[in-house]
Amino acid sequence: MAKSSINVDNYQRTNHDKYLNLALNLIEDISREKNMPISLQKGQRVSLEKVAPGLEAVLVGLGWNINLTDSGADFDLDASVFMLDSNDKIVSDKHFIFYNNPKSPEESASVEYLGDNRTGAGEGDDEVILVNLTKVPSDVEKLVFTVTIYEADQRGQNFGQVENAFVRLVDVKTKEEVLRYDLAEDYSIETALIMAELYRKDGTWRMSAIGSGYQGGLEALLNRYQN
Ligand SMILES: [Ca+2]
Ligand SMILES: [Ca+2]
Repeated sequence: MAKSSINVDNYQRTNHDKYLNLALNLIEDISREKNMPISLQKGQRVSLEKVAPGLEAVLVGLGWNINLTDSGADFDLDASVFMLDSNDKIVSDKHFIFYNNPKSPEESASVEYLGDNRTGAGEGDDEVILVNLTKVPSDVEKLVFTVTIYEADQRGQNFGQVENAFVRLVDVKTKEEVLRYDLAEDYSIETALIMAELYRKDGTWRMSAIGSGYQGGLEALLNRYQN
């Protein structure tokens, strides 16, 4: 598969911002009726069936804050999802969900990136991905949720300037936050983070808190997961 087939350089900002705002409003409502979510530690794995039986659609909210000390340069973090087969490779280029390919290719998309936040300002989710677990094609074994810094090298940016990163799962039906992972580690030179994975085991979905940082930004992750 030619690596050039996925265009990450040309930032064709899709106009999904209105959906993102809808999702953020929904999540704001959800936060007000807070339940007691389960917090994961790095490396921890949990069965979704155990914490939220019958879970179907989830909003995967990812958040971060930028700790800018100088320069007025834009600092733009982007969430992405890699839909992997049993060999830990993306099923096809269309199974890499990001700002230039916001929906997975099935007729009713099982994974959808709801919009690009460009500042990370404020508390709560900065970017949100909608996942319908019941519609994920059977050849997809794992969903990898990542956050990368757009044009990190050109702008001299890294995760040392990012704080309070988290990923959480919200049940669309009950509006309850079911799982949450607050990254506790201090990153420094990394420009890509694997936040969490949802994966199949014994016919059910599990979540794993990863929290691993990499250099090389989105390209490095693509090289890792592309065939
Ligand atoms: Ca962004
Ligand atoms: Ca934020």
